[in-house]
Amino acid sequence: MIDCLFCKIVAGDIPADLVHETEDTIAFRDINPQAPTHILIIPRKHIATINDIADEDRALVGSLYTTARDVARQEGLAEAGYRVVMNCGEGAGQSVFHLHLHLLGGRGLSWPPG
Ligand code: DGP
Repeated sequence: MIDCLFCKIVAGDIPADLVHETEDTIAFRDINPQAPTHILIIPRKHIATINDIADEDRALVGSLYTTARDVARQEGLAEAGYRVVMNCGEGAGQSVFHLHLHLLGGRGLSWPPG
């Protein structure tokens, strides 16, 4: 997608602090971290929101979670715990319309989120 910020990060046209890459996904540090560790995990393929996930994307969406698992281990968060969350739509606070998981950790996290 030409006008998608995260597609530009996937293409290497905009720099990002990459922490992990697979065939299908990349993970990089959020520019506006909400926790000591705040990493975004995205598919290389452009999918705008959860509403746009096709049945054929099932394995790809699963790979976002296996990447989250691996990044959490890599960042030393697996034992203490961490949160993985995906906002869908403006009402939920989504501001970049390319599917992404937020991985947050390194501090206590309250529930419910705001
Ligand atoms: P959301 O609000 O759920 O759509 O999350 C989008 C996140 O993307 C937000 O936490 C800030 C982050 N972000 C926005 N622009 C950039 C950027 O250019 N680089 C990086 N690394 N993160 C960005």
